[in-house]
Amino acid sequence: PRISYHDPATEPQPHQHDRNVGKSSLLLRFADNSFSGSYITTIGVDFKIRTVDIDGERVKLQIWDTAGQERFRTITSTYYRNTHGVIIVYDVTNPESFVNVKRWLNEISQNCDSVCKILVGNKNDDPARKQVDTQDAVRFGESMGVRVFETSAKENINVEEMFMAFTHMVLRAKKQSQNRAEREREREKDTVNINAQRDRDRRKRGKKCC
Ligand SMILES: Nc1nc2c(ncn2[C@@H]2O[C@H](COP(=O)(O)OP(=O)(O)OP(=O)(O)O)[C@@H](O)[C@H]2O)c(=O)[nH]1
Ligand SMILES: [Mg+2]
Repeated sequence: PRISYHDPATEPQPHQHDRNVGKSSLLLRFADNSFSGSYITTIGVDFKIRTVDIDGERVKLQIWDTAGQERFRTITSTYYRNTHGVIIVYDVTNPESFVNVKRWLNEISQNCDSVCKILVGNKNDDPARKQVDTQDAVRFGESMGVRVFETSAKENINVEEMFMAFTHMVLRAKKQSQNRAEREREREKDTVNINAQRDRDRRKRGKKCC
């Protein structure tokens, strides 16, 4: 049986514009190169995998698609952990969905401050319906330190470019943090060596360590 979870009467207001922005459609376009005009809301979370070639290296992307509906927030918020990057999607034809972006950015930085983030304005395929100005979005992105892309899952505009640019960003950040961790380990190794040497000297002299 088909169960409808949508109940506008009980739907809390603040997040009602987070659904229907085209998150699943972007993922479907990127992973399967397809698009469906009908709207099937995501229940909880879903994911797809696509392997891409980055500078001759095979990179397997596991992309989680979260539900925009408020009632699934407790499920979706647990997916921040162990995540390398977050794509925040708004709908360029729906200004309220753009207003909510700030809330999402704050929530993400509270949960994981080192994660890469980008803003994506989707449904950018009909100038007559566009309500979020590109310049406003870019200015806002600059103030928050995040890059902005405008896409259309429907017309396949900028989707591949956005996912690939973001993958580059995520990989760069991951490598930088691996290098940092490596340098930290090296430093710790040096420290242990110095102490170990000092302890051996002390023991030789018959002194107690510490
Ligand atoms: N014109 C246009 N319509 C789109 C585009 N992307 C998605 N849609 C339509 O917008 C509706 C919602 O798309 P979804 O991808 O299901 O939206 P969602 O953000 O995953 O929604 P939830 O899972 O409920 O959070 C569907 O009817 C899509 O066909 C786009 O780029 N342009
Ligand atoms: Mg969805």
